Amino acid sequence: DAEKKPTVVFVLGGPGSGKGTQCANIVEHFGYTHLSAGDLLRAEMKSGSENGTMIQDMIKEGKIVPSEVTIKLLQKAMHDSGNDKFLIDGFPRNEENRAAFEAVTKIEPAFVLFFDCSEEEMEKRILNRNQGREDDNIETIRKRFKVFLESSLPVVKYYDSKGKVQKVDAAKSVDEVFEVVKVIFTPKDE
Ligand code: UP5
Ligand code: MG
Repeated sequence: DAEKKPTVVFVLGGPGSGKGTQCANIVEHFGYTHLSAGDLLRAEMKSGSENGTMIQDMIKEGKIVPSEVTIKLLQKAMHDSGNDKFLIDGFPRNEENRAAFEAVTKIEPAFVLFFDCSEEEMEKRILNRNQGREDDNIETIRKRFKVFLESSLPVVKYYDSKGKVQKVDAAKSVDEVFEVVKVIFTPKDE
């Protein structure tokens, strides 16, 4: 078909690794639209939709919402943006998410930006955040870490095996991390 597919970069990393923070910087410098799957789900929850209670229960337990719900929200946000370059932050979180997104949208990511950070540092960051997120308590944080290790890291490994992962040390300061991210997004002359 003649329609050009959008450019998608998946931004992955553990809870509190700095995905949202760095995406805001990338948007400012490189003209992408930032779509946080978690933000879209939280907005859907607050809008009082029929899925609201289910989403709230899943987030509180650190569990992964069924992909059809998340993909629908992502597709709508992509369409509504009018842009053709997207940072998809915090998705896909498991194999099912990944396979369903590819099957439904026929989009393959240009690459995957992976923020690597220790649990100790991520836990500190989340507990300092204070934005009233219902999943920012120590019990849910532990569950989120477990789901990340068991379900989300395998997605990173899958893309790594295809040579698509750009891994960034996310344990440094926001500015230091962005210096590394900037190089990844800056077009290279060949
Ligand atoms: N901070 C950031 N960078 C820093 C740095 N370099 N040095 C020091 N501090 C730094 O950052 C977290 C905090 O750390 C902030 O206070 C920041 O200022 C500071 P942030 O940029 O918010 O990190 P981020 O990686 O975005 O952390 P977040 O908590 O959003 O990650 P999660 O992956 O846990 O959350 P998300 O919103 O993606 O998902 C939440 C839940 O939604 C999931 O657990 C799941 O239940 C559900 N969900 C789905 O089911 N499906 C999806 O597809 C997506 C989400
Ligand atoms: Mg986030």
